[in-house]
Amino acid sequence: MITLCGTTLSNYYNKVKLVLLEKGLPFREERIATGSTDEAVLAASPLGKVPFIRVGTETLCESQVIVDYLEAAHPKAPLLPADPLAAAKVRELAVFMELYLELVARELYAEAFFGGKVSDATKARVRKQLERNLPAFGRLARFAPYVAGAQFTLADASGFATVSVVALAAKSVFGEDLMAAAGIDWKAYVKLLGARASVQRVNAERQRDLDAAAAART
Ligand SMILES: N[C@@H](CCC(=O)N[C@@H](CS)C(=O)NCC(=O)O)C(=O)O
Repeated sequence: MITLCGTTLSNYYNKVKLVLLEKGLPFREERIATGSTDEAVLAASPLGKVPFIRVGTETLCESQVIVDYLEAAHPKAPLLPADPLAAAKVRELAVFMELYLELVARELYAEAFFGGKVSDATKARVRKQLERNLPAFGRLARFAPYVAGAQFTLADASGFATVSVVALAAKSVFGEDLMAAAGIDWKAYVKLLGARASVQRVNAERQRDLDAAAAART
């Protein structure tokens, strides 16, 4: 049995959870907060980042590595095309979204979602990068209707973890929908993903934990 470790408040955790659900793999969840200094957590994820998984006596961190492992170890209900080049095109999109959208926009999250403040210099730098990277993503993505083409793939697990959070962070901080301005109909894509039972479950369990965290604060 696979154990998924982390928190439903993490978009990377939810990316892996979505893949587990889409592939119909049995798993359990172990709640681990970010920034843990627990030796057992650091042994599995040396920066204390989530998610990581436990498989037997082994552990794996980094969401893309985890979903690639799941795909290789459990080829049923495939989320990558059989053709190696087509599979690499799917992974190209996943890597692109993480490096050039999520990691860039992440610098805005403190202000966009957590009531913090981001410096004007950071905002200007992030905006410049997003104004370059979003149209580039628009060139690479297919949205036909899934991000890599006609089938739901691993790239959509990355899309689920990336597209709305990046669009909403930019909108919140800059007051403009930079993703739509780059010609990406991200709301239609999010709606398409939202029709899937797997996505509905991931979102519902995230909301459940958000509500519990809010209740605990009052
Ligand atoms: N590249 C990592 C990113 C994971 C990541 O940044 N997770 C966040 C939560 S969404 C985290 O653990 N942040 C705490 C930290 O960076 O110390 C992956 O794909 O798993």
